[in-house]
Amino acid sequence: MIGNIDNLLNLSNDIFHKKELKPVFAQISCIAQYLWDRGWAERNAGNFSINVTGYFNDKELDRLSAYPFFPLSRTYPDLANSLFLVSGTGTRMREMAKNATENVCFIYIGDSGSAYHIIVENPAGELAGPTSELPTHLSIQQQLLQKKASEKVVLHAHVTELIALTQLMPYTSEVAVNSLLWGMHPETLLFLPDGVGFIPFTLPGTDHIAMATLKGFERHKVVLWEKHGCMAVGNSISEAFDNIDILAKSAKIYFLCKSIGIEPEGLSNVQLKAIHDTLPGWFDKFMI
Ligand code: 2HA
Ligand code: ZN
Repeated sequence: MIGNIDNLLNLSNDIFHKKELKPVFAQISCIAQYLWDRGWAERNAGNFSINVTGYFNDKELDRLSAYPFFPLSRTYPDLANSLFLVSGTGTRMREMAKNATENVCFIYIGDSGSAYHIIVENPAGELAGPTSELPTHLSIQQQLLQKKASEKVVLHAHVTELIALTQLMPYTSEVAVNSLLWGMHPETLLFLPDGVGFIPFTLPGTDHIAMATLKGFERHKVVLWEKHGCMAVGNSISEAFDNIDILAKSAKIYFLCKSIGIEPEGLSNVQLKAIHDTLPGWFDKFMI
């Protein structure tokens, strides 16, 4: 019955310990550890959302409206009746690595798409809410659904090398930053042929940054947030991490060359074209 704490406890248990979600939780822990080890998740930095609606049937989802609900600052009509596994507000990736279930919550978006129910592992305890970047996560998740994209995961991290790059004026544009990142390593172009989006500094946690980021994701799988970090999408949290890792590698090569006093040459346009000959239209669109 709605509101009965025993029922809520049983329901939480069913959700959090669903057999099919075990590998998802295992991968969250693994990636959280990588983020911490790389220094991309200081304090409570970084967050993620995973659309897990497909793991549950309608009857199971219906029961989730028994949980307390909270209004959203915007309406997400396409997310109505969807379930997301999201990092908890204020949680540490280093703790996530040790125990993911205690550092996440599920949020179930109600019928109207304008409110969400929070499902925590222990409904009798503290009600830990979702990440402060929820507006951006939900906006991107809705865009992925609208585009019928296969990606289900959105990951945010404070990737030191990429943040450093956005501190350099010459690279604070989409064209310039992509040209640099592609030039540092052939696989950057191979795996991210659409490059990255670039969002000038905007206050985190707001609808404003969500809207700006959404524009970036129209064409890209990763969007840089100037002087803050990046957002990436992937079919799994591991793939979202890979998309970030590839870019960080390129940025690292750039800074390594600079640190010994040389300006890296970068792959030439001819070399880039040879790598990317299979994707017509790309070269004219992006090269400067
Ligand atoms: O999760 O990284 O941008 C904390 C943040 C906010
Ligand atoms: Zn952040």
